[in-house]
Amino acid sequence: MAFDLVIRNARVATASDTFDSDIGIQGGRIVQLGAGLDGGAQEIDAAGRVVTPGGVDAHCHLDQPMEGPAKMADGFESGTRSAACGGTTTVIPFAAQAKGQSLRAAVEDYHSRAEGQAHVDYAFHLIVSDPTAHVLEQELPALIGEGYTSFKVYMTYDDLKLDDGQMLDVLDVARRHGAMAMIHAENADCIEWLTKRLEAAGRTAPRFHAHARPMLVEREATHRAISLAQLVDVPVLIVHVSGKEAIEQIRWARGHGLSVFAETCPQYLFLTAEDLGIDDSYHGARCICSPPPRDKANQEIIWDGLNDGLFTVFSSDHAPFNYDDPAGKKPGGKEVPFRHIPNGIPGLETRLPLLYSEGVLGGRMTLNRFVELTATNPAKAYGLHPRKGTIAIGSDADLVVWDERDVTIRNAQLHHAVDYTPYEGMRLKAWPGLTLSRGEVVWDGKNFSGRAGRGRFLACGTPSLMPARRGE
Ligand code: DUC
Ligand code: ZN
Ligand code: ZN
Repeated sequence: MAFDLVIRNARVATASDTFDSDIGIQGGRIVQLGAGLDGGAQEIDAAGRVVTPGGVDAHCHLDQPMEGPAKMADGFESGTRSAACGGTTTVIPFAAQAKGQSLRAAVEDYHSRAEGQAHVDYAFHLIVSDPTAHVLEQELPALIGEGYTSFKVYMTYDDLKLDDGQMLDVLDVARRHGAMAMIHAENADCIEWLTKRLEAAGRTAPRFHAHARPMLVEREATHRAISLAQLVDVPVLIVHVSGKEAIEQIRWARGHGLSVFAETCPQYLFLTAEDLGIDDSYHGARCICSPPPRDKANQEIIWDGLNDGLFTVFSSDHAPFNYDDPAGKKPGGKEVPFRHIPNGIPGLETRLPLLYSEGVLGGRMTLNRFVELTATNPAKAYGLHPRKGTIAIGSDADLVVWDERDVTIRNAQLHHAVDYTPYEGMRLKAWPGLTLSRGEVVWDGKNFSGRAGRGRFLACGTPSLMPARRGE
């Protein structure tokens, strides 16, 4: 067989196996695996190097319309460039419905933002913020049928949050139409009450963001989200879980046989609340995200959950706002009370290197579990598997060849459009040496060689995750 490309002598890792093989690629897909494959028009020798599926980042925000003056620094062009240079070959950002807007209009607008921009493939989750009868009965079922098979709902943020009755209504649509519901679980009223108290006491520096969103508000909302899902009898996925008390709720649900999936993110492994500041300086605004990073003890509990099956997916929650920018962390050019600081940190490009280096090479996680969390499970959870998220015959040739070498994270060397990384100066032991998207090299370890518009929109199928195992 004649191949367009053969990757020779790869140490291939999937979610279940690690084996030595050549990888034969034709028409952007993997067509043969085995030793001593015939020649290809192009050949890459991967001798001694690990090859994993390209990452699937199933939770990132790109060019999401915001209430002014906030504006995301990354759109589809810079966001997917950055993704590719960090080994991620599929991104799933959010087509967000504004209150009063039709869901269909939100999707059309988001397509126009992505059109001609993306370097790697992308799908959309929906954000449902206004579940009118028309949305519930017409728009949402129709969009699910067209390949938008997952949506996020929020229990906090005034412009997005749903009350419990609305949550039940949208979860019921997920159940009837086989969609995956992602839930942002924080108690909005508790946050508002705490924020007002902090403001009355003059405690408005960035670090107080974490005081306004203690673990209790996440724990309560996680339990409530689980109860609502139980009432409707639908699987749900709790996003960006930050620590112990929320995990305890999820373990409780699993122990009761409920299909509750969970996601966590690098900020809950590598940052703590101290990164929001130990004094009243404004620098900590960089690390403001919700839920906030917790403490070292919670980081360990997150590592445990990644290993023991509690977590299903590991995403970046890339939410890109510049620090020194009136459209970013300094609204209108000013240092403002934490309530007004846009939430979110960048992380598309650093997600895989952080987990590969500190998890796999740090001896905290198997290579196969790394693949499962960062590629295979997200592809399954959102209906993209087996086209994405694995190395198998027929799958897209989205691949990462790893370079095990010392790397110091420097924002100047990243490819997003954000003016900082929360991981500046961190020393890692590996970085993607090659990223291939549908058989095309888009990153060679030094140079980016994508092309805006080469990334394709992916309509998603039915989520294909097995129900969570009892007791996990
Ligand atoms: N929290 C979110 O829910 N989304 C974007 C960023 C953040 O911090
Ligand atoms: Zn969220
Ligand atoms: Zn998010």
